[in-house]
Amino acid sequence: MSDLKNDRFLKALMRQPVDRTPVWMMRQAGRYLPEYRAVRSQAGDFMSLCKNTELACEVTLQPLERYEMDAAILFSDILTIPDAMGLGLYFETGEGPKFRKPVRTAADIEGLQVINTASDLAYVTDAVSMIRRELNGRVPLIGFSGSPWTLATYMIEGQSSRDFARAKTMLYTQPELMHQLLDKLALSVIDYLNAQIRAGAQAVQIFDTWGGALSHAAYAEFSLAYMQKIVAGLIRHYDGRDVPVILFTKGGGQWLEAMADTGCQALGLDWSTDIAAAKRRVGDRVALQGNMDPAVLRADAATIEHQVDAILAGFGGGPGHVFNLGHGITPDIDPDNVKVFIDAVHKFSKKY
Ligand code: 1CP
Repeated sequence: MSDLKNDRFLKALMRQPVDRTPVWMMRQAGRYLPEYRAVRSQAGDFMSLCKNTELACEVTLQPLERYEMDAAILFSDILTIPDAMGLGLYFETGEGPKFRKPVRTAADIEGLQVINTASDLAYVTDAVSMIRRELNGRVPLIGFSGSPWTLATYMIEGQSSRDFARAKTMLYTQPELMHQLLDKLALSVIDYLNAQIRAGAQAVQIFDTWGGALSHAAYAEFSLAYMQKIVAGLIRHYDGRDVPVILFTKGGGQWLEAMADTGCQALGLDWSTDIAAAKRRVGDRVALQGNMDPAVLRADAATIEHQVDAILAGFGGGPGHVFNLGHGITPDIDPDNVKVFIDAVHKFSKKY
């Protein structure tokens, strides 16, 4: 078992007491950092960066060099799984992800193979092992995956979408076909996250970025059910420690009780949910992670500090809070404002 010098993050996820609230940021390694942009242009394009073990490790560590964060997150992407399934992922400059071969028909879905991480995605587990070595116990490493529903939206649409027209058409007109796709994705995610855990990931987060676009009933049937299946299939104890699972459904504020019922350890909250209300609803069962609006980082230092303090006060005393943004940091943010944010969490959280 490796010595962890800072285990505040893992303790808070397990709802154990800590000296101050741990903090990390979704998308903490990314385009707002000039040193990230430099390494990315060295790599050529985004997927080459993900597939280059040394460079992926380097950008994972970049935010930790600048800020006192309590966790690192693997630098990779959720779309590595559909890429490994043969859909041909590419990124056009200035645009989001695209697939050369989206899945649209029953034959497309029948032809998909559940991934085998060891043979198809070794570059991801290689990066996890190298990052763990380089971190040398400084902070824990988070592994991650997309939720089956979120991955399915990209695979069916072939790119980002506003309304998920094709994915929802399949969901309502060929629900059994959608279930077949989600089943293959859930099995793939289980294999992928367990491989990350064996390679050294000390906690895992499932990003259900588009679960909030579903109706109440469709969320339970087409997103939550598969995340529950994943939670049930994950390694929960490894290398002498519990491996906490964080579920993050963006726009999922109304489903917190059901999400907590999956057996995960923590729920990621976006900024539309009041963290005090969330704590009253589920705070004795799961830890809560979040939830400052990333847009606050465009404001002045006093405003950032005020917003941080309001969220800390909302959560109040007691264990089980990991500070984060309510979604990923955007590329336009001034890195100095991130320092104000991280320092404010440190400064104010001691009083709770
Ligand atoms: O350099 C670049 O231009 C690429 C931008 C970028 C980055 C920095 C992409 C493309 N992915 C990433 C890294 C990434 N993606 C991480 C790294 C770890 C971190 O520092 O947090 C993580 C966890 C992700 C996860 C991810 N990718 C999600 C889920 C999280 C979320 O933000 O909701 C999603 C939806 C994606 C797809 C994706 N990949 C990249 C982009 C721009 C997108 C979003 C496209 C869209 O908005 O539909």
